[in-house]
Amino acid sequence: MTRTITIGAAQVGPIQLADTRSMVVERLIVLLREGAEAGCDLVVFPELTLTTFFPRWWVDDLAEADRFYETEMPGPETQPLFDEARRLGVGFHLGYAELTPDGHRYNTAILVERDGTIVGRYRKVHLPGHEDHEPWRAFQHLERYYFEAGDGFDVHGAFGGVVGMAICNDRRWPETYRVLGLQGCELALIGYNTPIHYAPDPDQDRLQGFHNGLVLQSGAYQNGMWVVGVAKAGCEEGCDLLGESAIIAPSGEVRAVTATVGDELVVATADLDLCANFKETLFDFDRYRRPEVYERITTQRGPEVPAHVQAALAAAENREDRS
Ligand code: ING
Repeated sequence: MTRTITIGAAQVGPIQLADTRSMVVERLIVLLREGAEAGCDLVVFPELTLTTFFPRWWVDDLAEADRFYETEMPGPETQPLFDEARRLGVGFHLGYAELTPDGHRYNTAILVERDGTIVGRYRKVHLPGHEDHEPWRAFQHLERYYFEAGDGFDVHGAFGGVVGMAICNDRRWPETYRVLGLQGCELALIGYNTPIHYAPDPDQDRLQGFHNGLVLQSGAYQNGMWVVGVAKAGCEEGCDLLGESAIIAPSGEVRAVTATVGDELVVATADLDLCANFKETLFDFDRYRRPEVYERITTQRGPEVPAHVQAALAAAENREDRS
């Protein structure tokens, strides 16, 4: 019997500072109902789906940002989403800012099965941006100030398959998909909030959509897994966020993509058994991978140019200087 799961990528348009959680949850419920109508088993919401992307601002005291975090999940304002999902028999993935009882802050996502139970929680591993206020920027990207890093990538048995989660910047690092792939992941769910403008290198602004597709599609293909990338999109407090939410097949092909930068649901039915077409041939990890030559990947953080290469380049440069 083929294992299929009908997935809704529920892109969420801009959330402004004045928008309350209840207003946002109402929008999420509309998308959830649309997904149920379309026969979805699972609806995937973006990163930090309940508030505006608050790391775009500096606050002197972290406590001033407490209002952007959830101290319980579900809480009073998110319970209606859980209730409606259970009533509809649709599971969902939700990204939000987590403040734990002992004061730890994470960029978190959860996986909720069709009976309303939380079957998985993930805390973002790769935190992009900067730690300190950098007034030269048009807007900040202070995830390294507002969040602690998570401690790894897990998979969960849900919706009839092996499901993993990652968040936003994680999708740019091949290690993310490989660690999930080495656990047999068949479906990776990845919410994102990606500003179009990248202050350290504005030449990349025009490439945001291309890079988004590049990393989602390569991650899917190189690990034989379905990948669902879902944006919080549009102009939030004057900051344009990328849309282009997509559902990617293990072949790397785009099966569905959004056309707007607002609230928009796109749907595709994923045949999880399609993963085997890649995991058992080209990307048969156990047969073809060579961990014994990959040691640098787990022992080095930054690049190290071998001394003999540095010497050869210096010698060549000296020769050029003398000629
Ligand atoms: N956002 C961005 C991302 O990785 C970023 C960070 C912004 C990277 C712009 C490059 C350009 O998509 C988050 N939230 O990680």
